[in-house]
Amino acid sequence: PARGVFAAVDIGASSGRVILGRIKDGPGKDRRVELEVVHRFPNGVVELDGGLRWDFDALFDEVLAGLSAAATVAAVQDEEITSIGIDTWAVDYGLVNAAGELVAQPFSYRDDRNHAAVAPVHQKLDPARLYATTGLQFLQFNTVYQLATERALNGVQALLIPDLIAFLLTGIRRTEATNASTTGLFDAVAGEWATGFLTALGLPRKLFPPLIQPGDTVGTLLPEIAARVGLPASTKVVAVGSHDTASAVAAVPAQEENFAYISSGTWSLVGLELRHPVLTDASREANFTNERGVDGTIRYLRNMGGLWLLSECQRTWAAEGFTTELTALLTAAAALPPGGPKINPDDSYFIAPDNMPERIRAAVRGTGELLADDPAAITRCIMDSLAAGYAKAITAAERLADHSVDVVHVVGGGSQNGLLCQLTADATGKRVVAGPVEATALGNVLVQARAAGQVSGGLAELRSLAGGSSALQHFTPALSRL
Ligand code: ADP
Ligand code: LRH
Repeated sequence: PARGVFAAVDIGASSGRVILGRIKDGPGKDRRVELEVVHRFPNGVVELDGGLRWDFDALFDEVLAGLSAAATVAAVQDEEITSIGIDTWAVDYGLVNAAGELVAQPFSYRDDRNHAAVAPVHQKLDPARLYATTGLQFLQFNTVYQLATERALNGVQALLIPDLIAFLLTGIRRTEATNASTTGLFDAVAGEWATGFLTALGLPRKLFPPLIQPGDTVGTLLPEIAARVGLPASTKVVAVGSHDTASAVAAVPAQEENFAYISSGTWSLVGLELRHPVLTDASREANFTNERGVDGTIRYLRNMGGLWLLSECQRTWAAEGFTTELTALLTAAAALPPGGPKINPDDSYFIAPDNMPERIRAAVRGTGELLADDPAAITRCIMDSLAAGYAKAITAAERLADHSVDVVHVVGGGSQNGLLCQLTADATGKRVVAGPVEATALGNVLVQARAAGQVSGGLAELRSLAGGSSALQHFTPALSRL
């Protein structure tokens, strides 16, 4: 029979890809995961129908194009696609009516309509009460605030973005649990919907479809989808850590218990893996989140500003005719002396797009310092600010969760940023291990492979496979290098 391989659909805020994952036997008993990118496409927010939205129809077309490419590549190699797993960014959703139609292109969490929704939600549900149950960090774009801006929720269901893709592929409506934990309507201890909160906010009880856990089967492909992408209709869609950060954390190649991670992309997700949530007032005040991970773990982390700050600057500089090549920018920034001005990358002032260089310079002016209007200086300011923010978050997590950290793992696109990794080692005083770049897709594939019986064990086994499958880079803190 043909060998079973796995298709991972992984869409981040800045780009998406469809990847074929294979479990390969290496020399001796070594096994590794081979990832082959078969389709890549850009993503970004668009101005549409009076708001910042995702062009979901275009994204879904890219998913289908990617699955067709995967089917072709697999067939040529006499492989069979055992299952498809989907992960994307969190919190956003599409509204689907009884006929199964998407009623509008989904809003992006960057749309500023959410700001005004916070106070009315907090009038009905005190933030302390919300946190004690959901353990979710306050962010104005958490699903609970976005839903408060909707006018018509009767007769529709809210499908989180990966669940929406899975629904359009299979016709089955489910909510995957790791992503449900980012809604603000999920009980962090019980691992169930916080139905009392739905009622308190006047939301329909069945607004979200029933929960499903990573590793469970959502369904098989609808016949018309199967025909369109060239796969058998028996091909399964399997739930993975459909929150991209959950999949990324599952593939952090940690070999020891005492690790912190930074999932570094558009956002920086900085934190620890725990067995139990931390729901204290101190944790709420420090704005730490308790999101759900694969295998019922807790992702105790802060969602911090990330490389969005840089990619938005690059967009502005490109429009102004400056060079925006990433390696050149980072090399020029690395040549500048340490100790320059810093901003708070978490400030909600940076959430919206447009004119980021000037907003960063204005934020520095607000601290009483000056930042040159120069791409290298601004890039260095972003890197110094992120590294300082990471160090602060890791120290706070160690204290709040009473869990010490020996090593910091950086995964995702930003793990290729050597300057940021070194500054992170220097700021934290800890070893930094960078990679894998495609941790999210790797975590997605590993959970599917385990569901299919090709790999076994818990997260420790998945992590050791992830580590053996990628080249990792090591950074030591400046002082210990002296
Ligand atoms: P997301 O999933 O949020 O879309 P990714 O994990 O794909 O994000 O990471 C994207 C980021 O990775 C970019 O914004 C960029 O700053 C960084 N990046 C990508 N390629 C490189 C590279 N070659 N060197 C340094 N940084 C890189
Ligand atoms: C990263 C991410 C993050 C969320 C944000 C909305 O892609 O999923 O974990 O907080 O996007």
